[in-house]
Amino acid sequence: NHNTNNPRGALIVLEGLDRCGKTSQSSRLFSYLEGLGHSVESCRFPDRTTSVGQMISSYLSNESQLDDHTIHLLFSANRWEKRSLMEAKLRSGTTLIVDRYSYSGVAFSSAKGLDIEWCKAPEIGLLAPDLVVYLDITPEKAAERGGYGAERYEKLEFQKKVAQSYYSLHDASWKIIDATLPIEDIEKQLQEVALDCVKKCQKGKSISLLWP
Ligand code: Z5A
Repeated sequence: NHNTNNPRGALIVLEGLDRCGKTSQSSRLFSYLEGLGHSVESCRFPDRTTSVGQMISSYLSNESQLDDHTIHLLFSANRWEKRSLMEAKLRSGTTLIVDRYSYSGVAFSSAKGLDIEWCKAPEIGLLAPDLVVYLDITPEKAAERGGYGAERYEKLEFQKKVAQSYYSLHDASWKIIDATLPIEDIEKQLQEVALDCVKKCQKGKSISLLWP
């Protein structure tokens, strides 16, 4: 029972390799948009707080083993369980800044060798982002940043494959930002594209679904 005359919020997704700076930039962008008076919320996938998210979390920390297809579907399910809430928020005028989304799902699973079309299938019907920002860094440079932790995918050889998967997945609509620039420079570029996107959504750009 939302007011259909309300301008809607934008769905802004940040993607990139581990350590590329998504978390830092997502909180900076949040403060910027909030400071301008926009209604904004941020979230991340995986959302480890749900029961599906807890299964994902224990897999990532090597506390459990799962078949590659199974974990892929759990990551997707973790997005599906947030879908209706996300749509309601967008329609009520709240902009969402999302740290990782379906592109991570496809990039990481296809890097293991799963068929890319199979990987994309369970994402069909999820909300399509209004903006995808890819924070671009080489796996080698990313590895130098404070080093990887102990999680399953935090290994240089695997991150190289993920980088290739992202490359084959991206399209001309993605905004690619050099993630090796100083944090403030990335922040500025991000502010510009994000604000532009928020305005387009306010002006009536309609919500679309994956994969457009
Ligand atoms: N995964 C999947 O397989 N399928 C899916 O569907 C989804 C995810 C959604 C967990 O994700 C894993 O799940 C992830 C993908 C997979 N595995 N990997 N790899 P996660 O979200 O929990 O973890 P993450 O995204 O990989 O990690 P992160 O550690 O939170 O990294 P980050 O957010 O990109 O970076 P950061 O914390 O903002 O910055 C990292 C460090 O770099 C930090 O010390 C910063 O101070 C520094 N930094 C940041 N920016 C700069 C610049 N510009 N210059 C220099 N230093 C910087």
